[in-house]
Amino acid sequence: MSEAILEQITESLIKGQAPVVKGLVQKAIDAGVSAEAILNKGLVAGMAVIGDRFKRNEVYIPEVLIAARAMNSGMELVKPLLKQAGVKAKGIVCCATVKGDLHDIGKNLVCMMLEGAGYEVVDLGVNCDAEKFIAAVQEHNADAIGMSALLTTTMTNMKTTIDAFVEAGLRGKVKILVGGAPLTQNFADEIGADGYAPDAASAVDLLDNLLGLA
Ligand code: B1M
Repeated sequence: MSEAILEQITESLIKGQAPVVKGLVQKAIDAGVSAEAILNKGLVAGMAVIGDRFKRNEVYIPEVLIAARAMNSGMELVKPLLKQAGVKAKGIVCCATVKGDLHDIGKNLVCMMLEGAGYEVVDLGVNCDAEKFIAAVQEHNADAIGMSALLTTTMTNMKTTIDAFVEAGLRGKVKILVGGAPLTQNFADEIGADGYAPDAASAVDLLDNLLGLA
């Protein structure tokens, strides 16, 4: 019975049917299925399928956004139960677009994918300077930061942020992920990031790897 509901949640999420997902999640809760199972075997399983299809160019940004909306509709019901049950996220990651940069569509996708994969995401928005990243990492005891940049003029601010983490003695505490259209793996290596992801779904694989969860 519970396996069937969880499968239906996964399928409906893949189709982006937010109201259906919400109804099914409520039905699963009422049937006594654990919040952790609903999250991992229902919602996260669906987002993983969308992430894989996105990586293979079988679905595009609109489908990802619609699936993420369906995910969020289920998460609204599950989140308080996870808290009550003391279920821990896979890790905590602070994400933002770097200082001087206002592009947030890619960063938002990365946040959704990470959340969909079971991470707690602290979204620091756009135009985020090194001090704000550092304060957020300290406040939330984060395991990682994710920086996005879309401008050749702002991607250099990623290095400024990494240098600030080194100076603050916090570089060893956090994994640093970078991404955005003008970036390359070479650039990530040059600035001393831990990893570069070309798209939002790969950001999940990368973080899983960096945190030893893959
Ligand atoms: Co701007 N813009 N823009 N823009 N804009 C670009 C980036 C540009 C390439 C357009 C062009 O000239 N052809 C160009 C940059 C040129 C350059 O630097 N080489 C440009 C420019 C110049 C500017 C302004 C300077 C224009 C002006 O005012 N003169 C200005 C800058 C403002 C600022 O930031 N300070 C500006 C403004 C804007 C808008 C506000 C109008 C708007 C942004 C709206 C918003 O984001 N809320 C905008 C847009 C929409 C674009 C384009 C059209 C689309 C960007 C986008 O959202 N792509 C863009 C041209 C283009 O790409 N065709 C352009 C979709 C998004 C999903 O992709 O963000 O790459 P992307 O994310 C991908 C991956 O890169 C990766 O995952 C995502 C997909 O899975 N990824 C990560 C991203 N972050 C990641 C982080 C990770 C891992 C993966 O780990 C943490």
